[in-house]
Amino acid sequence: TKSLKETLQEVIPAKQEQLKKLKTEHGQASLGEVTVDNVIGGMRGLKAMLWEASVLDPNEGIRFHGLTIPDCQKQLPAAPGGKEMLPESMLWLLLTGQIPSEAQVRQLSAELAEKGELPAYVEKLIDSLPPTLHPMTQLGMGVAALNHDSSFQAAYEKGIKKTEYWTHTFEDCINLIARLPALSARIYHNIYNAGAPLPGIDKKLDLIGNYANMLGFANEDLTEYLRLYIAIHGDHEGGNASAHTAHLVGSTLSDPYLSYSAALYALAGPLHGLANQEVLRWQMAMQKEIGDEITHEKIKDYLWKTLKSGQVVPGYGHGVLRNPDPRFMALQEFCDARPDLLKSPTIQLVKQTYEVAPGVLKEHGKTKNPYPNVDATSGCVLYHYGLTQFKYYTVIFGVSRALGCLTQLVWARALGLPLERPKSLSMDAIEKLIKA
Ligand code: FCX
Repeated sequence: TKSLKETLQEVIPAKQEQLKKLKTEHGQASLGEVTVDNVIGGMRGLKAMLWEASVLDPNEGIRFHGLTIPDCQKQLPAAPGGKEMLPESMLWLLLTGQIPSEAQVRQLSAELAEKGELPAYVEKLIDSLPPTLHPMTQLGMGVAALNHDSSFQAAYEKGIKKTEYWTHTFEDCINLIARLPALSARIYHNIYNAGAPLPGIDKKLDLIGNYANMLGFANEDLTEYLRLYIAIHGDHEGGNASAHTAHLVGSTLSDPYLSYSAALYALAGPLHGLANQEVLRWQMAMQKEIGDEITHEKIKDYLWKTLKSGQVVPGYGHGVLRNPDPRFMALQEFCDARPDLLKSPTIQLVKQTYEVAPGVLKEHGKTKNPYPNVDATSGCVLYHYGLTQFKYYTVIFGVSRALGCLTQLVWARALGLPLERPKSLSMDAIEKLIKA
């Protein structure tokens, strides 16, 4: 069986050729104009970034190398005895554009487990942090500190050829992905479970089997949910704040650890990854206010109360999507297949909110997308399975988003992409340009 690195090595030349051709034959072709709205409106819709692994269609949602989430669910290998695609399988697809065989995925799981232990100084660093420090702050610190052993940084200092950049970047990316479960589980343990035993890496388990184990959850359903969650959150094209941050920082040839640490702090914002924490907080407040007898009318009133107080409805709306998020739909299907989840009041409330919220948001008339994004349900399922500390939820998103961000860092180095440096303008400069 060919390894991930060998497979990647094989696909790189064709991509390099494709880029060269695009540059020489179509370098001056226009992909659209830049409007003043683009410049002052957070660059929404501006086609200005190269990102290989996935493309987001406003109506269909995400496709990974052309495959939809249901395609991936059918084709990507699961764990032994499991049904949900493994994040290792998704990583393989993102990096190579190919579907791995089961044997290749097992080999990758074993490699990740082999590399999964944290260095002692990182354990010491995390253990020294106050449990009151937000878990995302801790995660970003741990990831940044792992750059002590960066292969890219060491090789760059020695002086390597540009064509060798990607192999060192790849090595760092695999090491980082391997270590994220132990790092993230340690943060959970220190904050919420101090005193309980913290298991080490089990070499026989897959990446998320180990993560669930180290978090202290032996529940196979939760492990399967985490595999699905982490696989489908892996990449969402390049313009979202975390992915864009990793790409921008990586473009300075900062190593993958520093690049991804920066990305995590973008993910930690409430308009981005923190939304899954916010959804649960908001849902619990709604549940408390409307009591056990949930009706559409009561949910509607609560939605209006949220909107009239000037807040956003968390878990609804999106910068690009204009339909219900297929990631939301995949997680809902996971719930629909499990009677215990369907009986959960939290999951029921998610379902009923979905029946009412789009209508209310349309009537409110502000958001361009009145439909749920993935955050509308993701945390509620974790809550049901006993992972109730919602301040921690964005960390799980952070374990996942590494797949896409780090894939792109490997591709950026393999394709020799340059330092990112867009042009900014002052309002006076914009006015001058309009008059000219
Ligand atoms: N509830 C109420 N108002 C909303 C709204 C919502 N869920 N979503 C958007 N709006 C408002 C915006 O606040 C904006 O108001 P303004 O004109 O007064 O500033 C207006 O509608 C137009 O916004 P729109 O263009 O539709 O959306 P943006 O691209 O600006 O923002 C996000 C997209 C996701 C930030 C926005 O919809 C939002 O705040 N949603 C709630 C938080 C959330 O769920 N975030 C997770 C997103 C995602 F899945 C992720 O990154 O993880």
